[in-house]
Parts: sequence; C-alpha cells; structure tokens
Amino acid sequence: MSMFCYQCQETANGEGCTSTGMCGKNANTAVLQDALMHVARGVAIYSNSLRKHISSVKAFPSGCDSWLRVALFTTITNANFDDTAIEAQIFRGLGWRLSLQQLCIENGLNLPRKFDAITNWSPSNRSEILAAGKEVGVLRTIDPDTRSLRELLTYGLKGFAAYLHHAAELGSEDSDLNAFLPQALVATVDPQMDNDTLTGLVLEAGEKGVAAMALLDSANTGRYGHPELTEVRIDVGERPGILVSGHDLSDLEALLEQSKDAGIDVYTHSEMLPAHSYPGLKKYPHLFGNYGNAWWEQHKEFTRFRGPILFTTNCIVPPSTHSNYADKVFTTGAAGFPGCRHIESDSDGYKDFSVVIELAKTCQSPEAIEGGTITIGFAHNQATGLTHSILDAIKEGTVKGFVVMAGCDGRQTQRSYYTDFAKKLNQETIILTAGCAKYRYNKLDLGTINVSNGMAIPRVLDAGQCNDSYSLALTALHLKEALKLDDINELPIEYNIAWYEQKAVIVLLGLLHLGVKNIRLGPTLPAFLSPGVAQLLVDQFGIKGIPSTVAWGK
Ligand code: SF4
Ligand code: SF3
Repeated sequence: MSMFCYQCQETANGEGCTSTGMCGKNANTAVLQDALMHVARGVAIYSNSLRKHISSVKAFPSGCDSWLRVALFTTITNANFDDTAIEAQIFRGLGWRLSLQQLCIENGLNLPRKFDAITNWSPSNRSEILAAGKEVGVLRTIDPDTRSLRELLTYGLKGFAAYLHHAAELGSEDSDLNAFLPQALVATVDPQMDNDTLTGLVLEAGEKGVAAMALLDSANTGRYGHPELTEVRIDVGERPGILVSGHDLSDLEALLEQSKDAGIDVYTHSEMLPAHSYPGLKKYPHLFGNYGNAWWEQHKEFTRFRGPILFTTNCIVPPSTHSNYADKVFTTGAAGFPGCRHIESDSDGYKDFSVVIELAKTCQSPEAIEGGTITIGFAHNQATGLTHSILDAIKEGTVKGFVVMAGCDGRQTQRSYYTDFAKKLNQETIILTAGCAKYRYNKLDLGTINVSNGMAIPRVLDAGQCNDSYSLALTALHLKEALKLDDINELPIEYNIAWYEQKAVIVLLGLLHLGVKNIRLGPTLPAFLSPGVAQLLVDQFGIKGIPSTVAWGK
C-alpha cells in the first residue's frame, strides 16, 4: 500500500484508494497532502495553546490562521495536484510552527509531551517528507471508531476552512471561528481524547460550520448584494472567452474588472454559476453566461471551450497531456496542477490576470454545447420574498412539499438516481438546491407552480453554491416560523443530500446541528464512517442511504 485516502465518495471500492486515487491523485501527492495535514496539526497545537493564554500573549501572528485555512483547503479533493506547491506549503507551515513555538517559549508556555512526535517532526527535503508515509496519514489511528471520528472531524474542518478562507478573502473573519479550527484539529491527534469528546466536537463542528456559512453569506452579500432571480444564458457569444471554475467570487470579480475592456467574454463553470445572480457581479456586461455542467464533465466540455480556463478552487479533473486545453489551464488560490500556470497574489493581495486575458484574445470563441437559459438566484433573501406565495400555494394545495437536494455531483452511475428522483417527483413538490448536485436536474423542464396571486414558482429553486445550503436552512426556518411549527422536522421537507467531497461533510454536520433528522445521504455512505460511528448517526439523527430505485415522490 503506497497511500491511503478515503476522504471522498469515489474512493476505490468504497473502501480507500491505496495505490493511486480515483481522482487522479498519485501516491506521492497523497503522502505530501497527509504531511501537510500533519504540519497543520503541529501549527494548530501551538496556535491553540497560545490562544488559551491570548490575553497575556503579545502580537499573536494572525497570518498563521490564513496559512492554516489554505493548508486544509489545499488537501480537499480535486483542489491541488501540484507536488511542488504542496511541498512549499509544508515548509511555510514548518516556518509558522517554529514562530509559534518561539512565542510559546517567550511566554513561558509548556506544551504537554504527548504532542512531541508532531511538533518535533522537521523534514528538510521531499524524500524525508515522503519517508514519513503512513505515520502521518489516516492509518496512524488504529481503533476504527476513533479513526472514523478523527477523520469525520478532519474532513468537516477542511470544508469549514474553505468557507472561512472565502470569507476572509472578502475581509470577513471571526475570532471564535478562527480559534475553533486549531482547537478541533488538535483533537484529531490528541491521544487522550476519548470518543465521546470527539463526537461532541464533531457536532460542535456542525454549529461552527453554520456560523462559517453565515459569515461567508454576509461577506458575499455585503460585497455583491443579495442574489436575485436571474436568467443565465447557457449558449455562447461570438467573442473569445475565459471560463472561470470553482467557488471564489473575489477572483471572478478581479478578473471581470481587469478584462472589462479587453474585447472578450467571461463564462462561469460548475460552482461559479451562482455568480450571475449577484448584482455586484452581473453588472459586468461581459459576464456572458454559464458553460457546461458539473465538474466531472470538464474533459469533454473544456475541449470545446477553446479559451483559457481558470480554476479558483476544486474541482480539477487532471487534463490529459494530449488534450487541446491543458496548456490553457490556470490555477489560483488553493488550487494547483503541475505544469499549469498559477496566479499568485502580490503582497497587497492583488492578483494580476493579464496573462489569462492576453491568452484569451488569441483564442477562438467557444463552441456552443447547448442553448437557452436557466433560472437561478433563490438564496434566502429572494426565497423569503416568495414566502407569501409559497404559503398561498400550500393553502391552495398546489404545493404539497419540498425536497432539499443539495450537495455535490460526481461520476458514479448510481447518481442517475437524482435525475430520476427529480423527474418522478409529483408536480406539487418544489426542489430546493445548492451546490453542484443541481446539474443532475437543473436543465430538466420541471415547470412552474402557478399560484392564484399570479406568481409562478419554479419547481427548482437554486440557492447557489454548496455553502449556500445555509440559505436553504434559513428558508426552512422561515417557513417553520410562518407555519407556526415547533420543530423544523414538522415541515413537509425531505432531505436528499448528495455528497462527494469534504465541503459536503461540513454542510451535513451543519444540517445535523440545526436539528434536521432523517436525511438521506448518497449515493453511498462515506467509507470513513466505521460501523460504530454510522450507527451513532442512524440512532441520533436517522441518517439513511438512498434506495436502489426511486420509490418516493409518485
Ligand atoms: Fe481516492 Fe477520493 Fe482520496 Fe482521491 S480524494 S485519493 S478519489 S478517496
Ligand atoms: Fe461541487 Fe466539487 Fe462539491 Fe461546492 S465543485 S459542491 S463537488
């Protein structure tokens, strides 16, 4: 076994990738990512210790919070395949660890010896990092339930870190949330942490995850305004284009600003689709439309785009060297791929996208792969505006229920379940969605529900990116208030969540924190849930898998 990774839904045989990743991550990259997490835990140990004495510690270096967020984000599935970039992150982290260690010494803080193996690990080159192998990876934990809880918490924290990073990029930080990240990360290597305490931290991560999504929501809406109902073109224009993928709205904004007079168009891809609904982004006339579908279809779709592609976050499918687009792929932020140009920010945080823009000018315009429009923009503000119509429709019997179908999409054939499910739902059911899972049904003609007040409610209400699942929760809570119910579970809402990577883990933990019960999670339950931990989720929250055929909704 040259690696072990089971953090995503497509892990080999539903158990773990052991020689190479189904995602395309090779064994060296996997070990480097494990090592980066190991260094992150070392930084977290000092950071957590210093924070406990923060009132007496002068000049706590906040830059280490930023490093920690990006380090975790870098290891999310399909975010970064670039060994050189990951190695550089490891050495930056060792630098932070040393600085924090000095600060602990200066302040007379003694760390417990139980963390020595982590805080003393100081590789000086890549071979020494790779030699660490499984001592720094998942299999370092022997007990199956402890391993499962540690990894469940770790993956939730990766999603949490990603959302905190996006909020911080827009200038929004929260000291409690910044403190929770190292505190919880330390728990994943604390030999004295019992499983009950770990379980409590997993649930607390859900609470903090909701707060992180709220922070990001307020950062996004504070900067770009509230999402509004928007028809997005899915055809193409005549000018060359740049395709922007991933979740980082601030990168898209910078690119739009820098390219506004360049004679090119900007298209969104996959999780960037919701950008079109923000007034502060849709004001750019050259933000043309959305190109393509969920992340896993990029091989065939990027071939036809013909212009440069910018990944601001996950999900990258490794481009084949024979493809006609590999030399046009750029990355930025936590994303990376070997051989692809990476746009770094300067010391003021400015990213210069001129190389991407200049390349676009030399390219042909995109080839159309579809036509028409899709409707987006039903984040909480817009959805709240619809509440009266929805309540009228419930009274009139034209709306009988809702299904939250949020989360991720992926390659497995079982995922056709979500398309079948959407098609078979009765006409009185509204789908509430967020995340790239929507691509399984957002182009089906599912129609609208007509209310006597003249309003036509679309049957798919798209709240935005995976983090905008927060909006769906707010919408549910709002309906609960409006219907004067005591419990969110009394609402006529089913939860049918699709997961793939670690952001979906924090979204799931967030829903559990909000008290949502009986969530269906598919297409398969996570490999990192031991039988004991899976049973705990079943007993406490009624979590269940998806059936092999679509039975509900007729
Ligand atoms: Fe396997 Fe998923 Fe890990 Fe990639 S991220 S190596 S597919 S478990
Ligand atoms: Fe999609 Fe990767 Fe998760 Fe943000 S882009 S939901 S899979």
